[in-house]
Amino acid sequence: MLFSPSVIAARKARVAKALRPLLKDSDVVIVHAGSPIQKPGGLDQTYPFLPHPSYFWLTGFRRPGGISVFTLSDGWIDFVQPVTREEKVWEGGGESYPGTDLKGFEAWLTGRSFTQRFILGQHPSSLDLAPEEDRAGLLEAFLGTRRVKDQAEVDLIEKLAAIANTGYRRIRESLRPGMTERDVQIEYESTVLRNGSEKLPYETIVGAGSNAAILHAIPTLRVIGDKDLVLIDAGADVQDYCVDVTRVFSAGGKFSDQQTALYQTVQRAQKKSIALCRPGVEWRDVHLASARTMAEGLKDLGLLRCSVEEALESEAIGIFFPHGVGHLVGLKVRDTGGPFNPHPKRYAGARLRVDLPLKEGYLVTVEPGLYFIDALLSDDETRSKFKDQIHWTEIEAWRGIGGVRLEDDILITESGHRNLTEII
Ligand SMILES: [Mn+2]
Repeated sequence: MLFSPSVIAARKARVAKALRPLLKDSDVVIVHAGSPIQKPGGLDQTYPFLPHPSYFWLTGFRRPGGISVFTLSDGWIDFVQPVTREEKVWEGGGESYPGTDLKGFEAWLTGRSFTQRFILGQHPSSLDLAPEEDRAGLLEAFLGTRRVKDQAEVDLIEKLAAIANTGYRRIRESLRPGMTERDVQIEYESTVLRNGSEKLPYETIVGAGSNAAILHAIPTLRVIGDKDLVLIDAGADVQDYCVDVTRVFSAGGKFSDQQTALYQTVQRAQKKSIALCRPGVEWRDVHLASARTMAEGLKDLGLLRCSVEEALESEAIGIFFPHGVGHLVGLKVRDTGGPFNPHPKRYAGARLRVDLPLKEGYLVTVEPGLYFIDALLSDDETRSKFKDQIHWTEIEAWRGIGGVRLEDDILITESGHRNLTEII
């Protein structure tokens, strides 16, 4: 088990405290691990099983089928699937997790005649349950608790940062013109896997030259030139915990003046945004600090015709910085920010996945970026919409440079923040 029994007990106590005021005696909260998903046409093959993050966080268990329930009178009960002889033969599966045999779950549930069942983990596919009740308040109470990282999680994230660092160091040592983006990916991934990463938390992004402007660039066989900058967005993962980091290198060992200007502008933005991170600060303000700093940079470089203020209000900055400044991270690359922002508002041209005030214990990525994206810069509609804001003739000299993004994982602390990926 990745987490000790005392860490798990403390998490269950924290969630219980958050749920109690919202529950009646006749309510039950059910958290499912989920079941393996069959591959289409794959006969007995399934995708690698990943437990629902809420279930894994709560129990530390990674076996399919498990169910954790909470009632006011019983507290938490874990129903677990014992390891079968078949599994021992085929998978070498070891010990079962402690708990009540899953076989007893349905009888327990019907025997208690609950009036409301709230499902907070994975939705079960095989169990015959009543339609879920309105669970928004409970879900927020649970995920709001989970969003605050405990010390064991912070320690693990720092360990993952050290693993990712071995991959980035390997890139620094091995990167040469003539390699392909795919070579860079292989150097990075083989190094972090050798150093303890169990898998990659997301598809590794490697973009050389103009490909660095593709936000989710899939590494290709493109040969890296000596004048190319190379953007790498890659992490490390242990049991779905991860770091999410982006760095930019020069293939030839030296940035051009333009590349330097771009890099330094993004670096200034990242520093400003990180400096703002502390409890009580609205996430949108962390985003707007980056947007403003980068608009100032573009203005200084002669790429804007309008004021910095107008670049933000007209959303012209969003042509160069089209994404949010970051997201919650930790247990999976998108941690618990999503469900509470189903219709994200736009701020300076970007939709924010998270629109919350920061609290102590939150872990967020701060990842401003500036890009020269062909699909936007060549678009007639964009060009006419922003004809008064963007210096289109000046832009031509920047086409093909790609983009720069710098990303670190920032823990919100009582007095401010701590950069958990700073060593990279
Ligand atoms: Mn990210």
